[in-house]
Amino acid sequence: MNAELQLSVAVGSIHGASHDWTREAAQAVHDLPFNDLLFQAQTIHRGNFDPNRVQLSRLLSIKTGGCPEDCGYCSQSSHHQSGLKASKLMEVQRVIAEATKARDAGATRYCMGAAWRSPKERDMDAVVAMVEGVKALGMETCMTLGMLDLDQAQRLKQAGLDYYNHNIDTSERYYSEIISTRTFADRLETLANVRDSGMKVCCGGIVGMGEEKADRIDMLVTLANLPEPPDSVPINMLIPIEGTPLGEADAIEPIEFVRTIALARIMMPKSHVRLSAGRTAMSDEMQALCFFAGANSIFVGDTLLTAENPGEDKDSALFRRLGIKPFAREAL
Ligand code: SAM
Ligand code: DTB
Ligand code: SF4
Repeated sequence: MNAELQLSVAVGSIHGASHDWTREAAQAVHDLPFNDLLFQAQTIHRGNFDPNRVQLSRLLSIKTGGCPEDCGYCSQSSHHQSGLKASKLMEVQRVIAEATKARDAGATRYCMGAAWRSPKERDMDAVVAMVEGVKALGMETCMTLGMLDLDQAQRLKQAGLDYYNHNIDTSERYYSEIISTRTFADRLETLANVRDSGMKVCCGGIVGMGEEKADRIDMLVTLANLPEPPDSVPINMLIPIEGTPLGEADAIEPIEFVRTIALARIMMPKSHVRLSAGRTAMSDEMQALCFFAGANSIFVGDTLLTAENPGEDKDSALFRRLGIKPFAREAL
């Protein structure tokens, strides 16, 4: 399919998504004059969502640091000297207390992350109890615990887990430059197990890791062409962490970042595109452009897993200035 045709299919995807994006077509859309790109992205966004509503998710690190994986961007890898103190798995009651605070502050989804390669059998009961407890608060539940086999995915689904976050992070080509302890194919296998269990998939990546434009485009082509596009697509801007291999990486140029968001919106019209990590380094104007380009979800609260995030006051002030409202819980 050529780019023009592909774009018209995407615009028409108000009625149904296209799963056969080629790299050439995606690149042609990415490279449109900026105003044309944003116009197309906003048109598609309006056809599928209320353009003035943004979904709020809250993160909690339920097990921090000491991770055996060597992801080059991550503060929690035991391969790097980020100075982070490792901790044990959090108590179930504490997780539920934190989730209650997040719900009362307006978050509709609670995402619990653990610095694991994959969950151990001995941790599964506690993790299941966390899902059940948070679910009982009336929130959507999400977890990110590393690789899952089908049995683990099915047990989490059974406990009431709505979403599983597992990012492909970058293109298949660039993956081994960033992580050596697992492969791109391992990531796709877990995504298939999550999908087969019936849970919703949250899958995206990081930009600003020294990758090329082609890597960002290929990452989005992989995501859009999954058997089902992910329900949520987090686009993280690298937070450079001192002591990690990417601690000195150059920041991505803001217009390039906005193009990535717009392309994600056009290629995955019905997915929530989350403006994820890195917002503390973005101006209000850059965030406003990202919302115009189709981002409609953020993480709220003053920490992500280990790194900083704009606090509630800053986000409410920005939302007021932009006339943006959070998704209401009843709309879930
Ligand atoms: N250990 C699990 C895993 O890797 O699947 C879950 C936690 S991991 C921290 C979740 C995601 O956070 C990563 O896949 C990556 O996309 C993102 N992330 C981690 N560190 C980051 C950083 N410094 N800047 C931006 N995104 C980051
Ligand atoms: C995702 O894509 N971004 C979130 C969530 N999924 C788990 C994590 C961002 C982590 C940022 C770095 C930190 O807090 O350590
Ligand atoms: Fe571990 Fe996840 Fe960090 Fe990689 S991104 S080092 S798997 S916590």
